[in-house]
Amino acid sequence: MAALPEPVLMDKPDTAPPLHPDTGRPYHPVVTLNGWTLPWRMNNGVKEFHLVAEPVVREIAPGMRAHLWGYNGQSPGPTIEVVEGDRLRIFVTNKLPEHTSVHWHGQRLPNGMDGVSGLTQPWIGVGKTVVYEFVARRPGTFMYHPHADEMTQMAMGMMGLWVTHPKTRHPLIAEVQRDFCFLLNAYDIEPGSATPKINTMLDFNLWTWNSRAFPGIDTLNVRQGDKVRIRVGNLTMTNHPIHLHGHEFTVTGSDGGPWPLAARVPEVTTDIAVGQMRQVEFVADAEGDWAFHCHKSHHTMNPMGHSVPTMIGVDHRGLVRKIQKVVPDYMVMGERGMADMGEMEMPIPENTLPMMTGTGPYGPVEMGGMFSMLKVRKDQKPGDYSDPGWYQQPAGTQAYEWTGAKPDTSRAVASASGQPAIELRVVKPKSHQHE
Ligand SMILES: [Cu+2]
Repeated sequence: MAALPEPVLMDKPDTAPPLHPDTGRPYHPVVTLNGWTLPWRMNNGVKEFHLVAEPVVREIAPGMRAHLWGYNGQSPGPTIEVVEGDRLRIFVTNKLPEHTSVHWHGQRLPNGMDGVSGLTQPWIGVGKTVVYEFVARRPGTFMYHPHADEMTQMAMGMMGLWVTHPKTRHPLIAEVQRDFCFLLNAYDIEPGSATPKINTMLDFNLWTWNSRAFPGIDTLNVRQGDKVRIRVGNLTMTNHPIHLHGHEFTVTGSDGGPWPLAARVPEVTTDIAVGQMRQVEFVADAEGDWAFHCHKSHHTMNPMGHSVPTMIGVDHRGLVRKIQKVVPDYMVMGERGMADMGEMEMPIPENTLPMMTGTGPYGPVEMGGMFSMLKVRKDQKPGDYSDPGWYQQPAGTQAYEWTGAKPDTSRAVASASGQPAIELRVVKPKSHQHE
């Protein structure tokens, strides 16, 4: 072990400043949301990294800590950043209670370095260290994860990002001022407990970016006019349509590499399927605090019961007092929608998160899970990733309450021929209980 690079550990869930390379070929580093980049050492022209697979405690958001498995102190593991053509040696030490392996998703490498235990190598036993050696052959956005007891180990949070920078200017890879990356992951942790239920297939209750849920996800802070790239990989069990407000972006590449220019179209939402990576680019030309989130509305919630009946429209006058005789703290919720949940600080078990939470400058944001913000400011200095606070809306540019005469509202519009719209009453056949 004395010959190995000293493993670097991280004890904080914060977004670390970009790691500017002091050895090897130069490149513009990425910023990992609520994550960090693994330092390396140069050994006779080979970049040497040391990953340690181990149990970790990860803060999902303030108020909740999860007992996960990860690498070098955190889940996900550190981002590995290299340059096209780099010769690499990656030591992987297994401090988990069971064997593991590491698969380098998307890399061109010798078959025996692919990390599929049983198929391309024996597994990495408990307490053992294995060395992976290959050349970073093509630039792009990749990831790494175990290919051993995969369902368990990924459900426990074992994964990390990998970025290979181009060694010279690349015709299909733009130079950007801000380069962000994160992984989509999901956990099922019962309120009041800390370890994910690894057998859950779809009904997760924590939808996370880099094992963080809103309001624990850092904001993406940029200067107005910056060219921005965001790289996203999906290691959950479902797809995520990732949506940005206020800008159009272009999907410029995937784990297959940079996309040809003719294949690029403007979008404001891009769907990222399981096991896929997407990188999007845009010029952040509009000042403001722009929401950036998964568009599946259940994925912007924190733990919630999915079997709660819908109470909208239910008249329960008189019922509440009767129930309170038995359960003094009983409250009626949901009869006017669920927004009460955002406003009211309901008591919740220890070590979990409110279903919808977070407060902006104008009130509750009523979000959770896969939600953050792109903050675009004129005066954000180059290289400054700190949170500039809330955006001050210039006078006259914010939605406002109308107090004048109400404009006429029509419930139906006349047809193109000028005839008034006709209201129809439709009676369905009574067979099959259709009323
Ligand atoms: Cu989603």
